[in-house]
Amino acid sequence: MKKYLLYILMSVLCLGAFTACEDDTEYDIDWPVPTITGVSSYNDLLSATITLQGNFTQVSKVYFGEVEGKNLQVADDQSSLTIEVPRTMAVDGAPIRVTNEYRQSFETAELFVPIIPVTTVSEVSAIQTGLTFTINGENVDLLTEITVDGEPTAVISSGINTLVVSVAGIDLKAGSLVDVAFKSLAKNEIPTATKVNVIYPFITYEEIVIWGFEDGTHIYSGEGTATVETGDVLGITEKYFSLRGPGYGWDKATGEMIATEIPDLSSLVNPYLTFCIRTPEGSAGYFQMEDQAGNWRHFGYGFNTGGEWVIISQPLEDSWEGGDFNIGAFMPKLGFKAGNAGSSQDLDIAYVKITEGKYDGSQEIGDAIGGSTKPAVISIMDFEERNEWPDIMNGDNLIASLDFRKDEINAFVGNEFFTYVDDGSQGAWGAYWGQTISKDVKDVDLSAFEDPYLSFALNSETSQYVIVRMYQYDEDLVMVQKFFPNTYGKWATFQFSLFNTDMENWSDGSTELGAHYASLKRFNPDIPFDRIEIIVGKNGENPIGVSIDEMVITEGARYNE
Ligand SMILES: [Ca+2]
Ligand SMILES: [Ca+2]
Repeated sequence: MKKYLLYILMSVLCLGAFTACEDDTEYDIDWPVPTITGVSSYNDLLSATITLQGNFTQVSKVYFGEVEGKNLQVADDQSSLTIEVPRTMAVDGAPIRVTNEYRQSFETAELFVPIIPVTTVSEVSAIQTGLTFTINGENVDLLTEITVDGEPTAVISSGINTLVVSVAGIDLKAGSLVDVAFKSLAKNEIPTATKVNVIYPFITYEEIVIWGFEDGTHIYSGEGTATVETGDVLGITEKYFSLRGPGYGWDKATGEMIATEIPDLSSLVNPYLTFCIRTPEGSAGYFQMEDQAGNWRHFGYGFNTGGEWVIISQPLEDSWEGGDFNIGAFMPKLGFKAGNAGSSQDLDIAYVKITEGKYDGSQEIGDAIGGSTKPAVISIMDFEERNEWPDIMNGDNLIASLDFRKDEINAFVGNEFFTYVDDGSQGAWGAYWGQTISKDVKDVDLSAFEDPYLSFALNSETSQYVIVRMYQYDEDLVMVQKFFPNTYGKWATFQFSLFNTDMENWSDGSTELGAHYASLKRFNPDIPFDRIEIIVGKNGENPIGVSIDEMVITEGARYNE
């Protein structure tokens, strides 16, 4: 028989009839002690369900070392149980310990050594600068290291099939391409995700309603008549809190509305305190916003909206008085002050909420907002839509296609790229003038860009001659950039500033207007391009053979020079 100290029982007894209980007296009592007599396996996968045999009377927890197992099921006769191996247990193994409600436990001498499943990554989302990206796959929660161009990242939320990863603090440029590399607990090889797009942050509109009154109730207490009414609020029929109370000629608190829990604002990037109020024509009202921690902020000396609904939306963290404001502990309260309101305290409040950014009444939950309105990348030719890029013939000869070199090289980005080959028709420095590829870009708005760059990737075995021809002013202004690549069978990138690069002018100068255009060296940044075209020719006597992919426009250079 074992002896057990009875601290809990002692303290209970001390509250009752016993007065002399200073001693840690030892009592002989038979507490039920669990035992483990069998384990279905000491070596199984994380998340596997294993079965234990033994005495599991009142057993409430099963641990693998220090980590609790999941989904404990004890059989009715309490002689067996099933338990799921926790995914965060020590990889080197740990004893299995069962614990009952009497705090008695039994531990195996043998260690349970988990089998670590391999991790696979099936998808890496575009990366929002300063924010996050998502990794999908199998056992991605067992990734031990995720780097973006070599920089370590932090996991924000973790599931077996999905991880959300933060890139806060990593200097990334929207429009660029980065590599995401992985290490896993199973130490299995995971291919690096290459050329992942970096995009501008994409924030969706969200709001956390503190008081909306839509259930027809309010928690105001204080002077005056308080009701919830239904009516038109800035074009939407909704419920609103309505207070009609007496005013006082001095700073008197007459009522309050007190929240009972801290709203979870963690999902908001840029929280704004937003409310919609109305005071009746010829009347006024007032409240101040308070944090029950002791801070307050006020809004002038009383509201007087002349009978109109007004939205007030201000950064949540600004303008607090009474000490430092802690957004994580913000417990809202409205303090109604009839003194500031003058001779009446008449207020209608449609809602008080915390919004993602400044709210103007038009945003709806899920709307894309914030970040930047300009795209990270404008695709000109990525060749992914096969029907957009038919084969090109020169007479009877097939000279350009999405299907050439497919066995030889992979696309630079995506699955598709376009290749020109030689049909022997061209002499030295000849070109396929009638077999160009081009994209109408009249609808591409570059006004948001400060210095847009055009970039593309080429892949050739020998020296080539590639011309990018661009048009403005209904194709009267024609200028080109020439390239003479030899990329030795690898993809290489090329880029130039569309507006800050001197061009070779190919305009037709035979008319007066044409002659004017023919004198220009730069494109006009204030008007759209008509078209961007690629012409492939022979570099001297070298045979034509060049693949093209991923012609895009980005803010600034896409690739490090
Ligand atoms: Ca409302
Ligand atoms: Ca492509």
